[in-house]
Amino acid sequence: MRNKIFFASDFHLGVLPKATSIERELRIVAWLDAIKNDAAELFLVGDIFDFWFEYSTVVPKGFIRFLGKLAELADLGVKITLFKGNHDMWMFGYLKEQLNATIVDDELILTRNDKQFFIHHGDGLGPGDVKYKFLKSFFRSRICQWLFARLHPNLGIGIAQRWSRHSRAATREEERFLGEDQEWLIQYAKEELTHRHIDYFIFGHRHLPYDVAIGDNTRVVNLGEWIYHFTYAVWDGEQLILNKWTR
Ligand SMILES: [Mn+2]
Repeated sequence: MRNKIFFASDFHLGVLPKATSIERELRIVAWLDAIKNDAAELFLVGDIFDFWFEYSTVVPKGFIRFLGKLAELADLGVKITLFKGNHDMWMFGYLKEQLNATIVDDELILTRNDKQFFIHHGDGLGPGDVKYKFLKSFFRSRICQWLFARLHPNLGIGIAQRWSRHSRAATREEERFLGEDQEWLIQYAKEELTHRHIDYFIFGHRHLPYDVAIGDNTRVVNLGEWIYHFTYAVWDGEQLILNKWTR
């Protein structure tokens, strides 16, 4: 029965070293293969690629097993939604065309079985981080994208990869739960609850899986990542569960 909704984020495909990247890709492919007959919808909530840019005629090399498996799911009728993360904000029309996917810029609010889901990668939300919020609006601007596309891909993607070497995914910095009052996505969710009712907030970006109840009917679920944790969430129409893929 194709009646489940799956959520995962922060695969950071392509992050160095290359050897573990292919290993992780195969693990993701195995997971996608395991869910392909149950999934009605698949939400990939950002930073799926450690770097992504679409030139008008060229896309980055690699990820062929992953993209092939996504194509298989799409052809089987799984509805795929891709969120832009801070590492792969430059997804435009290619995956939309190839996978019949929906590309989401920021948040997506949806109702399933009378439950309200608020889904967002998680970057640039909550208090503080003014510098990042500024950078995000710059990187997402047309002028920035136009300028970047003028660089030869060897140079542009080379610069991005050099940058990424310092990212959390590459340096394998382990994240720790800071407590409800210090976790900015939980703070953001609490603030959002004052405007509207949400049953499930679903985020990535934090690289730390958690499932925290706020109030009587609301949970904040962070999807973790696929470097250490290999975690995903599944909704069967009644329950939302945060799981670990162990195979
Ligand atoms: Mn991120």
